[in-house]
Amino acid sequence: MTNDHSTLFSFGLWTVGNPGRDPFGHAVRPVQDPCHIVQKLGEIGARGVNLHDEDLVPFGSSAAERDRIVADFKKAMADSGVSCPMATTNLFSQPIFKDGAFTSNDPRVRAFALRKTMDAIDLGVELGARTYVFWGGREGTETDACRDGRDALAHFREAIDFLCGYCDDQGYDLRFALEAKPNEPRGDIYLSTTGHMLHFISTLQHSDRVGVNPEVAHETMAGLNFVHGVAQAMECGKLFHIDLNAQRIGRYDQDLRFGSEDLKMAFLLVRLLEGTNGGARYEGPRHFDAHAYRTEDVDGVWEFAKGCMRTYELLAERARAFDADPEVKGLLEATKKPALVDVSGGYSAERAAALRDLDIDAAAVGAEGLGYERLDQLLVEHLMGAR
Ligand code: DIG
Ligand code: MN
Ligand code: MN
Repeated sequence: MTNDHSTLFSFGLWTVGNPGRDPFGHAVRPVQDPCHIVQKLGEIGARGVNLHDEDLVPFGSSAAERDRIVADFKKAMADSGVSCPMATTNLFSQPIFKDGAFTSNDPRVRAFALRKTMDAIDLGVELGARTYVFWGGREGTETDACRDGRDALAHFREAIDFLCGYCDDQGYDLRFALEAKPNEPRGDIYLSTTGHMLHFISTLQHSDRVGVNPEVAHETMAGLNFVHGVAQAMECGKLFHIDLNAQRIGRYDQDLRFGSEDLKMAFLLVRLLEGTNGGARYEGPRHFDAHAYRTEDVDGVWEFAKGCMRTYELLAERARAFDADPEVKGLLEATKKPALVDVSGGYSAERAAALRDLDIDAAAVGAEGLGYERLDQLLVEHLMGAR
């Protein structure tokens, strides 16, 4: 790998450890031991491993079993130079969560979910996680006759506020990242896009400690421009984590190898994250929430993982070349003209008068060509290695 180690690539245990089970077929690969996964990640140049509680500690384990498992895993991390940047809770597999966890109508389920999450936060912090993700996989409905969406949001809010309070009480330096998805496994999932999450965060008690974890596949499933959503999260300082993969629109959540589908979107995303166009660089982990094709054996899984990282690095090289290209710079110069009247400081009567005094020939402006065809062709040529 050519990773210069300023970029931290991470994978979830559930990604490279995915045995290939799907709704229509049994597992096709053996279940890999978490400690072995960590060792392999270190070997291929990934410096981060993420996990749900149950990816490491089986549901129902005793405290002694839990401590033994965690001690072995921490040793494997130390031996391999692999950290744990992010942790999360599995609030979607156990039958108790079949109608949601935090948003369930049943107070027993909501209490059980809070308790499970406190324990999983303890585990994540013990492993060194600084970001805690909440993906509400079961927080949704098939029939909306079952609850008022306002009650669901209120219950989700009280859970996040309570858990932020738990972290304060424990002295944990942990930021929360909320991950949106429009549907699957529920017919519809609440807070279905990153945009919904960004508003929801503004309603929380500890909104300063809560950001988003956008996923390529999830926003694409909703038919949205993923790069726009990430730019909005970055612009308001809420891109706390990111789930990279690939997805074809109009399909179930495919979680494909990064860059293996919409390569132009992937290029523009890497350009944004790396800041090659002059904007602030995203400094968090590059997490691949993806898994290998079901056709693959375990060797194929590790080719998949190397492919995710290699494609990211190649796209970063292409983005640097694109934004260093004199012709590209020239075409983009025209897009950076200063405001005729600076209204960034808000309204004033003087600014209103100055706007009214401007002489703007609307017809002439409307007739000007913007050069975007040439600009996009240059993008394509850089992407194809032709420049
Ligand atoms: C699915 O996209 C979700 C779960 O895999 C996990 O909870 C989260 C962490 O990235 N992504
Ligand atoms: Mn997904
Ligand atoms: Mn994800």
